[in-house]
Amino acid sequence: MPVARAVVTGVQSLARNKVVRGLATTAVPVVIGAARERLPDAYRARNPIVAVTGLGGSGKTVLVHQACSRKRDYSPIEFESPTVEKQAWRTGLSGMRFRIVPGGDVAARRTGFEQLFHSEPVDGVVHVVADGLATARPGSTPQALDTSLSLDAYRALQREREVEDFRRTATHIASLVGASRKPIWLLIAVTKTDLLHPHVANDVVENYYSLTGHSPFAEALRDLRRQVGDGGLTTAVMPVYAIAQDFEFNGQRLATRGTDSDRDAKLDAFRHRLRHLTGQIS
Ligand SMILES: Nc1nc2c(ncn2[C@@H]2O[C@H](COP(=O)(O)OP(=O)(O)OP(=O)(O)O)[C@@H](O)[C@H]2O)c(=O)[nH]1
Ligand SMILES: [Mg+2]
Repeated sequence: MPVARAVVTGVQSLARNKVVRGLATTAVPVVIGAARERLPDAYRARNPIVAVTGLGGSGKTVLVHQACSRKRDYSPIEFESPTVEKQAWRTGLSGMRFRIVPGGDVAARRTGFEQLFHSEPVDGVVHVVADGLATARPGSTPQALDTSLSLDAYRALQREREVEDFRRTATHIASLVGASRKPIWLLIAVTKTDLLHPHVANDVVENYYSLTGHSPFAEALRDLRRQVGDGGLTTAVMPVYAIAQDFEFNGQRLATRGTDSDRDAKLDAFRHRLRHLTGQIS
């Protein structure tokens, strides 16, 4: 008890000391201010913001939904996304915050690019592609209404649209890299691979979508890398799928080869790759 009283008296006399009080009034706000400045940076590093881009119907909303909160019986909404959707996941102290830019001809697409790539730049980009298997949305793609089009012809058209879309997105990515003090990463997520034979899926990833591929898409990717320089942009490409579902176009059907367990493994690999790209794991 006497010891406790001595401590209290000591602290009281220190608090009455003019020099100590002066130091405290200047030092405490400085320390708090510095901590407050660093806090958002540390939080941001542990919870990066990721833009998700890609053609309408390519599978962005479903992929991010399943990566964040996997549901076996998930049935996707049939319509295009009208707004920039926000989704997140958390693992312990770290997480990932997604901002999905709608692919369709909606007002939020332009404002989404403006915000996420220019005024409030993101930390990385997931660009979603589907090897021509973007779902035709009523009213949004003219091909969706052409009942004479075969599935093969539809896929060829969608592959062309996909390259055009990537080239447009690449101009925004180039600005993002130019304005950023740290390297930006770009993950090309080749989704809906449940609809492809595994050999075909690997071939598409390696020879169509990768930097070393032989395709108009690979050309566009190389053009982007040339423009921004190797140091500013890390690129990666991987196969994934988010639901096992048949693809139908004008009465023609492509059967899914997907299973729940394989899909879960693919989604885990997707999450792992993202955590690696954002530096959460090494
Ligand atoms: N087989 C298969 N179908 C998928 C997969 N992911 C999405 N789909 C189908 O593709 C459709 C379109 O997916 P969305 O995620 O809504 O497409 P989106 O890219 O968000 O499109 P917008 O919102 O218009 O930009 C869905 O309604 C599903 O039917 C997948 O991994 N495999
Ligand atoms: Mg969507």
